[in-house]
Amino acid sequence: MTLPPGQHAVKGFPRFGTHLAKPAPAIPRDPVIEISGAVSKPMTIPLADLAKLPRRELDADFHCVAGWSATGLHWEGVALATFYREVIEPSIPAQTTVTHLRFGGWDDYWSLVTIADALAEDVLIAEHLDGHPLDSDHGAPARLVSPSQYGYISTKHLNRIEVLTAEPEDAYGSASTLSNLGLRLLGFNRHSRSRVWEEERQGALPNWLALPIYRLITPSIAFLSARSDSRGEEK
Ligand SMILES: Nc1nc2c(c(=O)[nH]1)N[C@H]1C(S)=C(S)[C@@H](COP(=O)(O)O)O[C@H]1N2
Ligand SMILES: [Mo]
Repeated sequence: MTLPPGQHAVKGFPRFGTHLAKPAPAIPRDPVIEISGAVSKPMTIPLADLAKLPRRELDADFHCVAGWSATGLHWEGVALATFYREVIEPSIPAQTTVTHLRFGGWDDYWSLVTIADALAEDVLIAEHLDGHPLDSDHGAPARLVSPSQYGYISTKHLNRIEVLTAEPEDAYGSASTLSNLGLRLLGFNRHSRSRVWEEERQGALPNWLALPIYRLITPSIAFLSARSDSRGEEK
């Protein structure tokens, strides 16, 4: 098994993130994905509509920028490129050049992705992991999964996609600083592509400096993020 440079395999699949000890966000009974930005008008797409699109399955490892990798995960959902072409693109006015998509979660987490990376063949809106509906640890009811990029791109509890025509100055848009200090700390000096095989961990910090810092803080993040209902140990 080959892992990207600087990564080590862990057992299972830990719950991890800037949410730290916060419980998973409450999800409405009929969840939706809001589409906004450079579309002719904002749209509210019931998550249930995903069932109308072709299913996509994907076997992939999952790499956190802090250095751990969960291996051999099996995802199922809809290819983001399919969702984009079928649902979003028809509402984008002609002459509009989309440069980025921004993915928001019910917990007000955000990730920013170039349009080329977002439409890559291995990017999914996933609803199932290893044959089960996503649990709250791993992003219920649906999450982005972009296995070729560091894990922080893969927004859990997905509820918003913003269509952007320029790289925004603030990658985290409407996320309030207070509720999302962790996100801002993590994203400080973020890399604009975050590709794992190129080891694009940080915008300016070199990896030899970034990795030891991540190693130092990872155990506390993992401890705080761990939840009693985690499926991590079952695998
Ligand atoms: N909504 C939301 N998505 C998120 C996060 C988060 O805190 N909230 N953390 C990110 C980070 S840093 C990682 S490594 C992965 C972890 O996914 P997991 O908890 O399923 O292992 O989710 C990413 N997506
Ligand atoms: Mo991460």
